[in-house]
Order: sequence, then structure tokens, then C-alpha cells
Amino acid sequence: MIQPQMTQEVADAVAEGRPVVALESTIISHGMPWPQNAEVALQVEQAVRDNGAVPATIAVIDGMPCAGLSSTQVERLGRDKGVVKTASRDLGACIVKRLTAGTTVSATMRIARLAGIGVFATGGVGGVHRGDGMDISADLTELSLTDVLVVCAGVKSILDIPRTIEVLETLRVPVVTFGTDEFPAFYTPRSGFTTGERFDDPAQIAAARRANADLGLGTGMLVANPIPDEHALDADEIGATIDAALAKAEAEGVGGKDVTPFLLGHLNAVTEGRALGANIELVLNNARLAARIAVAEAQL
Ligand code: PSU
Ligand code: MN
Repeated sequence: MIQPQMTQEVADAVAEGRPVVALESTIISHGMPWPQNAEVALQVEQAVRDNGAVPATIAVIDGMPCAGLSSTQVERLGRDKGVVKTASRDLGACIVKRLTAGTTVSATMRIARLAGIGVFATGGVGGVHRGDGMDISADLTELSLTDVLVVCAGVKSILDIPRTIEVLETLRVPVVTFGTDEFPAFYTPRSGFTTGERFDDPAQIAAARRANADLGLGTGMLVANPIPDEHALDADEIGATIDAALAKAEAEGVGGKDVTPFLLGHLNAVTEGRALGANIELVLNNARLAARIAVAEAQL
């Protein structure tokens, strides 16, 4: 198996069984604009530290899968136009071609697992796209196959939320909501759809994960953590903006792995920073919860 390159800090924490939280990097390279992307990435690392865990931002640097990055490497991911987006299936090609890549949720899970890291915080996971097409993110497949717990703020309604929930059920991925009965919708705490089990205590989430592992389930686990009310956007306004973004993507014939970055870029641009501001707050909120779960897990 490939052993990811780890910083000394991450390697020591993993070896000693101390809490570690993996962080993805497509959010840096393709999810947020420069320079906020790199600033936020470092703030998210700090939020993990403040809550008692070691952050391990994951990316592919010049063909090397890495867990734990220097601030120079984070800056390069945020700034360099040549950085590609890699899902787990693209990793082999990235390695052979010595590319530098932001890792999506699926690729980050894969590298985290190889590094021995079991808890991961992100903003939103990919899912089933709206419309009649067959655009379903590999994030869902990876969640069904790789034992990493992923903390997200739900999925935004650029996706088909009920179908995403259904596919997770079909793939038998455990989904839990934190402090709410409803599956959150990224920019807003409520989607109108319920799923899975509610937990109010990070230690219980860690225990549920342990139980799933003891059952030999072999999947990951999705923890949906709603954006705090004070940072949420207006549901009607963001809904209309998303509809406009989807229409623009269709009119311009955007396809494949460009779809999600296109939609995110459009939302950030037309909301004059409000979508970006909410995105930053929910990622920080997820990093804090993931660290608390990792701390609880280390104490089991
Ligand atoms: N959703 C967001 N922000 C993101 C992404 C999704 O709200 O940054 C990124 C994540 O890295 C996710 C990826 O894993 O997009 C999914 O891409 P795709 O839809 O091409 O599978
Ligand atoms: Mn896709």
C-alpha cells in the first residue's frame, strides 16, 4: 500500500493514538477564491487544534499523497491555477503524472485511511445532482467503502437532497445528525428532510462509530452538522440563487467534474461574499465537532 507523506506532527499523533482530524483540499483549490481559501484553511486547522486534535490537511503535492501540509503548500493549493481536482479514482493518474491536486471528499477519505486517520471534517459532501442525469458524486461510493467518519453541514441544494439521502441509505452508509432531527442544507440548518439518527453528544457519535466497526459494516459514516442559526442564509434567497446558477451551468454546457466548482464559484460571486462567509463559518463549525469526536474516540 502507498504510505502518504505525513508531517512529523501528524505521524507522531497517529502512532501514539492521539486525536487527528483530516481536512480536504478541493475546498481550497476549487471551492473558495484566493486569498480567502488559504486563510480559511489555516483557520480551520487552528479550530481543530483549539479543540484538542491535530489537523492533517490532505492533498497531492507533485504526485505525492500528503497528510499534513506546510503553510507554503496550502498557499500553493489556493493560488496556483495548475492545481487539479482529484477524486479517489483520479489519484493513480495524479501520482504517475506528478500532479498537484486538491482532494475531494472521496480522495481525502482514501488518503486519510492509508495514513491511519479516521475522522475528517469538510464543508459539504458531493451527492446526487438535480435533474434527470446520472451525475452522482463518487463521495457517496467512497463513503460506502472506506471507514472514515466525515463531518459535513449536509449538502447544498445545488444537489437533489432527498435523492442523495436515498442513495446513502441504499449504500448502507450510516448518517447521523448532530443536535437536530433534520438533515441540514449547508447554507441553512433545515432541508425539510429527515434521515438516520440524531445525536447530541460527540462521545455518542464516537461510540456509534465503534459499534458500526464492531459489526464489521466496513463503511464510512456521515455526520451532518447544521450551520449555526446566526450564520445561516435566507433559504428563499439562496434557493433562487442556486436555481440561477444551475440554469447558467446548463446554458454553458458545463459537465463532469467542473460542475460543482462552477456552481460554487457562481454562488460566491453573485451573493457578494455572503455565501462564502456562511461557507467559512460552517467549515469552522464542522472542524470543531470533528475534533471533539476524535478526542472522544481516542478515549474509548
Ligand atoms: N460541496 C461544497 N463545497 C465543496 C465541494 C462540494 O459545498 O468544496 C467539493 C468537495 O471537495 C466534494 C467535491 O468532495 O466538491 C464533490 O465534487 P463532485 O460533485 O465533482 O463529486
Ligand atoms: Mn459529478
